[in-house]
Parts: sequence; C-alpha cells; structure tokens
Amino acid sequence: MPRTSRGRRAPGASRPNRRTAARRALGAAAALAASLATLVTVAPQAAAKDNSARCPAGKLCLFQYGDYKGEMKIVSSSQPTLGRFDNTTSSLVNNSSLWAVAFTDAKYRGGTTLLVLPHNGPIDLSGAFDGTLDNKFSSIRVATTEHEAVQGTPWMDWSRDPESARPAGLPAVSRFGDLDNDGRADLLERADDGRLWFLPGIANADGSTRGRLVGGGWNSMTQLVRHGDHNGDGKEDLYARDKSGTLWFYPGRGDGAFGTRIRVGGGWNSMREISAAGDLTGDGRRDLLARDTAGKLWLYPGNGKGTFGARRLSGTGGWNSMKQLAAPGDMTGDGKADLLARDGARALWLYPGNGKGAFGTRKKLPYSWPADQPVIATGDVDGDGRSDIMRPIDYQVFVFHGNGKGSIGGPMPDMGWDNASNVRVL
Ligand SMILES: [Ca+2]
Ligand SMILES: [Ca+2]
Ligand SMILES: [Ca+2]
Ligand SMILES: [Ca+2]
Repeated sequence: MPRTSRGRRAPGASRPNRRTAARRALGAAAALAASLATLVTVAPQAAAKDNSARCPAGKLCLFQYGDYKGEMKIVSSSQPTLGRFDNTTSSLVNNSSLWAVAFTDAKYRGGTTLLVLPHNGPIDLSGAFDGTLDNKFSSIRVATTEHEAVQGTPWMDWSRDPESARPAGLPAVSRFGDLDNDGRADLLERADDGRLWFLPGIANADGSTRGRLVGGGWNSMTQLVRHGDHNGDGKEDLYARDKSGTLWFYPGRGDGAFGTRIRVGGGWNSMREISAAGDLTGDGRRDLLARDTAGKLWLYPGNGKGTFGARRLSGTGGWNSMKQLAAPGDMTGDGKADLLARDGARALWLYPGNGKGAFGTRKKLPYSWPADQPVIATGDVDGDGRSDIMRPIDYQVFVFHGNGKGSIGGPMPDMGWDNASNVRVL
C-alpha cells in the first residue's frame, strides 16, 4: 500500500474533518505496520562465503548484487535517491544501531517498504521475500528511533481539536498538564534514543504537527513525572529520577523547556514508582506520592520551592498489586486532587482524595485497562474544565472524558498518534 503522510493534505485539497483524518491515519499506519510486520520477521541470513563481512562494524551497507557482492554503499544518513544503487540493491547488512526503512520509490515513497532493525545483520533480497524486493529500492530513511525511520518526523504526531483550550478561571486543582501556559494540555515524549520532546498538540496549517526538542540523554532517567507548578512561579515543572536513585527537580520555563535542575535528594531507588499527584494536603502546594517496594504509599508534602518536607505514610500496604499510579487532578468535582491506580487485572481504580493527604473508598472505573497500555493523565484535554485521561491504543491515543462526577465516558479516538516501541509519554 502506498504510504500516506499522516494527517497531511496536498496543497489545495480541502481539509478532512478530524475524525475522517484520524481514521485515514489509523488505516495508513495500521496497513504500514501490517506490511512491515510481514517483512521484519526475516532472520539475518548467513552468507555462503560470508561476503556480508565486507560491511564494517557499526555500519549499514547496501550491495549491488545478491550475496553481498559487487559495489558496496555505506549509508549513514537518509537518502532520498540512491544514485547508482537505484533499483539495483540486491542485498544489505545492518551492523549499525540505526533503524532503516527502504522504499520502492524515491523520496521515501512507494508501494512496499522494508523495515530494517538495528543490528539486524545481513538480508539477501535476491533470496528473501520471493525476490519481490530485489532491485526495487529507490530511497532509504535512517534514524535513531523506529518512529522517525517509519514516519519521517522525529516526534510523535499529536494534535487536538484547535478549540480545546481550557476555560479561564479554572481552580488550581484543575490547572496542570500545560507546560507552555497557552491553556491547552501538552505531552512530553521520551523516545527510545533518549530524546525528550515537548508536544504542544497543535497542528500547522498543512496538517503537520509540532514538536520541540527538550534535550537528549533522558534515557539515564528511570522515571519522569509532572503535575503543574511546584515552585510557585506559575510554570509547570518536571521531576526525574536517575539510575543512581537521585531525584531531580527541573523548573519549567513556561515554554516547554526547563531551567537548571535542582537536586531533591537521594535514595529514591527504594521506590517502585513516583507520582506527582497534585495538592493532596490542601495547603495549595503540590505534593509527591511514592510507593516503595514493600507496597507502602508515601506522601511527600511540597514546600512550594520544588522540594519536600518530611514524608508520611499515606497508604499502609497492598499497593504492590498496582501496576501504575496516575494523577488525574480532581475527577470527583469536590476540588480535591484524586489518584488513579491500574491493577494487574485490567481494572482502573479511582481513589478520591480527602484533601488531608489520604484517600476515601476506592471506586472501579469502567472499561478494561490492559497492562501494556499506560494511563496518561495531563488534566483537562478537551477544554470542558473536567479532568480527562488518555490511553494509547495501537496507532491512536484515545481520550476518556471525565464527567466531573468521578467517572469517565467512552474512548474517543479523536487524536492522531503514532505509537512506537519503547516510547514513554507523560
Ligand atoms: Ca500548552
Ligand atoms: Ca514552576
Ligand atoms: Ca476530588
Ligand atoms: Ca475534559
């Protein structure tokens, strides 16, 4: 199937409505994934005379003939045309850490694509796929992430209805998830190469989406959490735990980027999970929750400076049965921050906050919540003033709209999305 640009339209074409665009995008992405899935699973092939060893360590190499013979071309960047190798590539070797997608037409178009995994090793096109891809490729795109190699943009496409700005005058408990203070919820995406992207959820006139690089190297962090402003400057902030167990505070600059980090403290590796939960104690300062490996839930009261006062127990035990905590803000409509917890049995539980650092009787939310699909809580996404939750499913992110009374409506697939392996979104 031809690869179609997700959510993009040709100049002069009328813009499809969002639902239609989303369905088209889903169809294109799913079809692409299906075609890739049949091609990707080919195991590296041993070359009879080991000609594949001609390709140096750490390199991606194209060969003119089958069995890794003839002229060799080392590919280290995307090639919109292949020159002498156009329609004459008969074998390839990937010894590099790059992802690659080969296309049958120039400029990354064509009816068939081949996804080559990092360190995939040799693939002899003259013998694989019944020869259907032999001497067929005219362009190749390489990238450090699967998503960028497949889709062409380094960040995940994500945009919402342009009218989803939040109403002015929301109570503090509802004001979070907006990193650039434009009244709309944003996402952060950590790609599998360690790059952190700010995604404002805004589409350009041509339907393309916006992403801005926060920085690289974020793979050194074992958890990232955020929930509004923690140091009183009105700008949303970020917390990150590194592999040594140190927790860092990254003050938001109000534009999707972050200022110089501050060390919160060490020893956080004893925590199985950290959740920036909002103001749970009712003093107007946002707090942190952490559950330890023994199943206890600890509350770290925010001091309004980005760090925390002495912790106290919020839940005595049993939290080990939970797979994920999420902080949705106020879902019950009483102005107090609540907590969500997803268990290992496909249930999502709402723990209503009592405003004193503890929770009332939990309530099971509708729908099934599989273990491999995270709950994303960035507050009010659609601009009705009520906290929503999101969940990526295959190639779209679905919104479960909060009803402001402690429950949620059915999933609405009204956002474009490209899921990818090892991507984390918050
Ligand atoms: Ca925003
Ligand atoms: Ca702040
Ligand atoms: Ca509440
Ligand atoms: Ca909402």
